[in-house]
Amino acid sequence: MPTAITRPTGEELLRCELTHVAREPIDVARAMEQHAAYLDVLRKLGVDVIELERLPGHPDAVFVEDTALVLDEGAVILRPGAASRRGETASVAAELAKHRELFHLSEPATMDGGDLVAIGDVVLVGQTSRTNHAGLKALAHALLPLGMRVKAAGVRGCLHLKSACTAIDAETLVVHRPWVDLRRVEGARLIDVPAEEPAGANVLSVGDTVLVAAHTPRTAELLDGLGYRVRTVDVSEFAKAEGALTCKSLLFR
Ligand code: CIR
Repeated sequence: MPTAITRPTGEELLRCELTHVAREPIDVARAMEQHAAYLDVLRKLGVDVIELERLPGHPDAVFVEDTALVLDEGAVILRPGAASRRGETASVAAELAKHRELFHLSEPATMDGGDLVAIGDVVLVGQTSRTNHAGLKALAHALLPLGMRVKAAGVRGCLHLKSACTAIDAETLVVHRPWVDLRRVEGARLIDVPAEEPAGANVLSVGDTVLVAAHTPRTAELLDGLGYRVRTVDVSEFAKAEGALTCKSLLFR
C-alpha cells in the first residue's frame, strides 16, 4: 500500500511565499475543504495517509513535497530555498525516519523537492531560485550509493521543475516545454500539455490513476484520450499559493 505524508493548513496559508504569481485572496475554508477532498481521493485509491501536525508559524508547510526526496532505497531531507520554509523539515524527518534511512542536505545547499523529478535511475534537478549548485552536488553525492544519478534541467518562468514537468510513469514525462529545458534527458517519452494549460504539467500518479488539477480540463482530456485512468482534483485555492497537486504530499511505497 502506498503511503502519503501530508500536513493540514489554515489561516497561515494567507502569508505564503509567492515568486511568479501575484497575490490574490485565498479562501482558507475552501482550501481546507479542497485539502480534505484531496486526502479522500488518496485514501480511496488505497493510500495510507499520514497527517503531520499543522505548523501555524509556517505558511507553506502544507506543501510537504518541498522538504524531502523519498526513493525506494532511502530519503533525503532537503534544505528548502526559502528561509521561511526551513522549519518544516524536522517534523517530516521524524516521520520519514520510521520508513527510510535518512540523508540530510546541509548549508550551503538549498533545494526544494518541487525541483526534483525522478525518472528511472535519474533524478532531474530543476535550476531555480530555490535550488542551488551546492544542492545539486550534495544530492548527487547522497544518491551515488543508491545507484541514482542527477541531471540538471533548466527552468524558466515558473517556481519549480515540477511546475513544468512531472513523471507519469517510469519512462514518460508530462511537460510544458516553454518552461523547461529537457535537452539532457535521454530516452523519456514526452507528453506536451495544451499550450494554454501550463499548470497541467503537474500531475500525480497514484498506482494506475493519474490525478490532474480540475482547472486543467484539456490536459485531463488529453491524458484520458491516451488511455490513462484520469481523476481530477480541485486545488484552485492552492494554485493561488503557487502550489500544485504534487506539492501536497510525499508519496512512496
Ligand atoms: C512556495 O513558494 O514555497 C509555496 N508558496 C509554494 C510551494 C509549492 N511547492 C511545490 O510546487 N512543490
